[in-house]
Amino acid sequence: MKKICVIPAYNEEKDIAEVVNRVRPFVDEIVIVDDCSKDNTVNIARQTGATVLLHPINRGQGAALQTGNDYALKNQADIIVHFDADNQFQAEEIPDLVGPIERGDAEAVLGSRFMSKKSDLPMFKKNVIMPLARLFNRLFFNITLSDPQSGFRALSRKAVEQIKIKNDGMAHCSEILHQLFSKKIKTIEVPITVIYHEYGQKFSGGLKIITDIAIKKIIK
Ligand SMILES: Nc1nc2c(ncn2[C@@H]2O[C@H](COP(=O)(O)OP(=O)(O)OP(=O)(O)O)[C@@H](O)[C@H]2O)c(=O)[nH]1
Ligand SMILES: [Mg+2]
Repeated sequence: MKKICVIPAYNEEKDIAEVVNRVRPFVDEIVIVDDCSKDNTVNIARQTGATVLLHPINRGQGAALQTGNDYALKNQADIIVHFDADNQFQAEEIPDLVGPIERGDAEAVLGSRFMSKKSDLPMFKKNVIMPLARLFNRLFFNITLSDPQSGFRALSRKAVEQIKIKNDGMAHCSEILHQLFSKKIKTIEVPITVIYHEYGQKFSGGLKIITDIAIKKIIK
């Protein structure tokens, strides 16, 4: 089965090469979607030998994932993995997400930071952002998952054909979940380990994701 890993990247010159090297053994092709990075991400990404797609203007992580999904479908991917460029995810865990799809046990496999004891989330994210995200997903979409904000996922070709990410920015996590559940695509969660390298996490970003979802739902 052909596996393509889609990595959205914005100003990731520090980590992108290591991420590609770590991911490479586990997939057939890596596609980096650069979103008009202001640093040297594009040049470094090209040197890794990965496929590099460019957005001429910054459109956000959701739009980059949709660009990557479109590329993967056109290039005969059977399984599409979404992975971050900031070295927080563990490439060695890709087989854990891809395995259930290869075995025909699921069409979508979501990495959960809460099924693993190893993901030491920053306190604010763990105790404020995540409970709020769970509550919003339950209230607005009737979805109950341990980690509704995880960006590490594997999707079958069939699942990606049915998903259209319209939220250009960070609200894509909830949007993907909503589509998976409303289209009754068989979805499971598996434990992943996420390492938080930075001192300052983007708390306001997390809150914005939740308010974006609520506003979009309310004005619909
Ligand atoms: N293409 C694209 N990728 C982006 C953009 N913003 C962030 N990303 C990428 O999306 C991934 C996740 O972004 P992060 O900012 O780390 O989001 P997060 O992991 O939810 O937040 P942290 O916990 O603060 O790391 C990384 O690979 C980023 O490079 C963007 O505007 N465009
Ligand atoms: Mg991150």
